[in-house]
Amino acid sequence: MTQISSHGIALNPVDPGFGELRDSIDIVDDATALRARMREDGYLFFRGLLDRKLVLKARREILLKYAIIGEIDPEKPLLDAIAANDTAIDRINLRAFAESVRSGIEYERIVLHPRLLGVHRHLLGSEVHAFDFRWPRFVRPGEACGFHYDGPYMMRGTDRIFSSWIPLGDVSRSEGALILLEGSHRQAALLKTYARKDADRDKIPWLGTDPIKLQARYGGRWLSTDFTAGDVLCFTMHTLHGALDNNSPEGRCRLSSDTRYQCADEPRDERWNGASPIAHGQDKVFCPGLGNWNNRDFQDEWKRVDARGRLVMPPPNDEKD
Ligand SMILES: O=C(O)CCC(=O)C(=O)O
Repeated sequence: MTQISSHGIALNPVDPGFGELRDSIDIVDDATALRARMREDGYLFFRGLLDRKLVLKARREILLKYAIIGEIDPEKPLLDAIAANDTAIDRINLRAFAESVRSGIEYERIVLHPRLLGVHRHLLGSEVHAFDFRWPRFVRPGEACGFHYDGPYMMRGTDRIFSSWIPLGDVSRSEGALILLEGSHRQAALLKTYARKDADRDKIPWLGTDPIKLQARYGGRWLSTDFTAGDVLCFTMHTLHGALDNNSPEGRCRLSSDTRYQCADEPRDERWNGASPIAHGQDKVFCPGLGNWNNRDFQDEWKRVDARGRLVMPPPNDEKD
């Protein structure tokens, strides 16, 4: 069986410290039940909320772009997204590339899908604004994402926001699925301190990269599943989450998306909204992976580019928490 791990720390999904996400597709049309469950669990997982074929169209649209820059093995089927060794990512206009991935029409159909907006309308009880910025993620074998709350990165406008993590293809646990810590949205120690930070002003790194240490400190089981195209996982700004390592034995890259939704008439975080969101600074481009810096200066996910939009790689650093 393929190893399941996060940041190199082996995890055993049949251990009592791990569990399966609860499926809420049976209550998807019941606003009261959805709100109650979100309050209780800190997340809502929907198996098959979206049409698989539509999700695969978005997958194809994005993978074609990664194939153009040499990230995907041209001798294997495109949709398998097998990593290649001859990437040109350091020789392209990364700013333009990232913008082209983010703004594809098939991807937009997923981010603004009526069923997804409907869930958020139920949760928020009002018309919904999808953040203008979007986070499509291409995760190479060996890569993962550190553990964090989304709040410090998203809440300059309002705290009534939900994130949706959407696998753009099948993403098993061993291929880098998202995991979240049960009950972490009620964790007083985190709510009093970490939850109140602003990631840019306070310059915070990941809360941690060791799932075992975090679990020992905060309790709760780590929850995940083997995701399939069409599934959606929504969670609060205060649900501790991160990713499993992509240990694909075939070298498959993981493709997924994260997007945020809030009430249409509430103030918006200027980092991610408006015609040109300020993000984490105009000299940085969303480009996850390529190394581990414990997300200091957002480097695990955001890369500096020069005036031509070319990648300026930060010096290597395997710093962990
Ligand atoms: O997909 C990942 O690896 C991380 C996603 C994430 O942090 C999020 O959806 O907020």
